[in-house]
Amino acid sequence: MAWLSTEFYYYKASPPCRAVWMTLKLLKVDFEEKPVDLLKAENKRPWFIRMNPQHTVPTFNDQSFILWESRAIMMYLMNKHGNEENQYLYPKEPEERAKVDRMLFFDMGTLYQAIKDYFAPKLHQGLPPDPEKENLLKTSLDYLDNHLEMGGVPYLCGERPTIADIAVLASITELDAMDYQYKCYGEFNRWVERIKENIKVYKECCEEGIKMTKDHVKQLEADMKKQMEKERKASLTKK
Ligand SMILES: N[C@@H](CCC(=O)N[C@@H](CS)C(=O)NCC(=O)O)C(=O)O
Repeated sequence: MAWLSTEFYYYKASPPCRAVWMTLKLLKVDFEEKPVDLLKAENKRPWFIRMNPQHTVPTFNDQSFILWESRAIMMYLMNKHGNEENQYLYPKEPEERAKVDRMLFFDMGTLYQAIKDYFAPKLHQGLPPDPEKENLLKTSLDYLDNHLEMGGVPYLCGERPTIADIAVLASITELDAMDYQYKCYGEFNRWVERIKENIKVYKECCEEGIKMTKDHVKQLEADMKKQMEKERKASLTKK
């Protein structure tokens, strides 16, 4: 019988990959790391597209069951590996679980989307973020700040962290990579400090990827500066 492995295809600089990676580590799943370099377009190679036609990371191959979409992978991991010790990360009781699901969908559809849209020019071209898109990001952070203040509990869905805290934390790591300040959102900022401190795998799964994005942006900004200088000189010689 063929030996079937459990493989995690990921790129360290990708926030959704960091969310799944932290979940895998917290659940102590045995898996093989399969780095995919997006800058070298490894995700566009035929073997990868055969596995995931959407060519996104994270992609998870659990003994030939292939799954992508970070939050779906996190839910699957909990459904498969949840036990008495870790079930608090994704409670089974319908109302408690619904609160976690709501926050996961908010993270994916609103918060992370706002982060991606605002920073797209910086991340892809080395240009300043799009000021017209900042409002949605501020609204999302404001909402989280109020949610935590009104809830009066240390984590997004209660007394203990859940996979929703992990997903939101992973999204927030992109703000760290972009040097975006969020200290003005007091409760939210305290939550970020608390979750980073209490999710022991945070450093291992996030810090290198944050640095990769910072370095990538620095390089793009330097290239953009050179390009603009070149264009400025060219326009002066034309006059
Ligand atoms: N909603 C997806 C987003 C995945 C995604 O867009 N990943 C990016 C890296 S952060 C990617 O793979 N981009 C390459 C591509 O789309 O070709 C998830 O949460 O897994």
